[in-house]
Amino acid sequence: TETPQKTVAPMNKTLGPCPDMPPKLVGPLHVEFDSTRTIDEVREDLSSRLQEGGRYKPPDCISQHKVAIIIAFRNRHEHLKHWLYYLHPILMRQQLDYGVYVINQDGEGIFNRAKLMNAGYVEALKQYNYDCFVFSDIDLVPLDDRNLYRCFDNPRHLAVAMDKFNFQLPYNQYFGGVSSMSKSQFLKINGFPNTYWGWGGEDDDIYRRVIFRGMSVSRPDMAMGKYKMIKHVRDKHNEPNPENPYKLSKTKWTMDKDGINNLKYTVKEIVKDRLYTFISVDIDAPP
Ligand code: BGN
Repeated sequence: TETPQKTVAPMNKTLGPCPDMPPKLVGPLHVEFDSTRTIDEVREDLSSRLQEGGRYKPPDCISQHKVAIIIAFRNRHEHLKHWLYYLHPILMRQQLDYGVYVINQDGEGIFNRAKLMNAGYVEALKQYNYDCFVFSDIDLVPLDDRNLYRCFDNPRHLAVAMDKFNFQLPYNQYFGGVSSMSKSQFLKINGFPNTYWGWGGEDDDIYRRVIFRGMSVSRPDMAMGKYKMIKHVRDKHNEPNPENPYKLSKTKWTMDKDGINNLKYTVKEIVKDRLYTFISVDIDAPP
């Protein structure tokens, strides 16, 4: 008689959920922007772990966080390279099911960060069923990977201790730099304002929307919330706009008609790089 063959356990066993606390975080990070690294080297390093369009899922567990990272962008490829080099490994260690969306403002009109973020929200949802959105400036890199790029019970302000503000909040209501919101939190405030052209105030408007809708702001502690900003000269076509402070005084009355519910833009191009999805949008900017 033959000895019965041992049955081999199937290798495609179903994955369990990732733990709430990612086990491989390292804490404080060394970050510098002087390196001569090139985007091709960054791509070479990371591409085996990424899917086209800057998409990632943990290989060993099912992530509990489907996060779209939205970056408002124009003419900052030098910064993008550093951002990708540092952020991808951090987001991977955080075990997120994430994608990176670089929302490029087409043309030379006045820049509008918040409207670009709104367009990024809509475009990311066309790609995947994200439940959480992190809105980031291109020039901010966290100095601690325990600062989680996920969503919380309230809208989250992540960039609480930037080097340029001496590792403090510039003021208590500050909501700039990097923030996160779940889909339902974002819809509750009607998204971001579309009407803040040029520099300043749009982040304060978003803060007010959050408060006016009865939510509070969640934040990491100051040690985990440190950021390094890539130094740069002021952008062209993004001057401080003297109309913005007045706008800010009207948020309570304008927020229901200025936001995701009246957003209009045109997609000019979508390019999927291995490191990110690049979406150029015409947002009808004034010259
Ligand atoms: C504030 C800006 C913010 C900016 C911070 C930090 C305004 C509105 C004026 C009432 N707010 O002054 O947008 O993030 O500085 O630089 O300009």
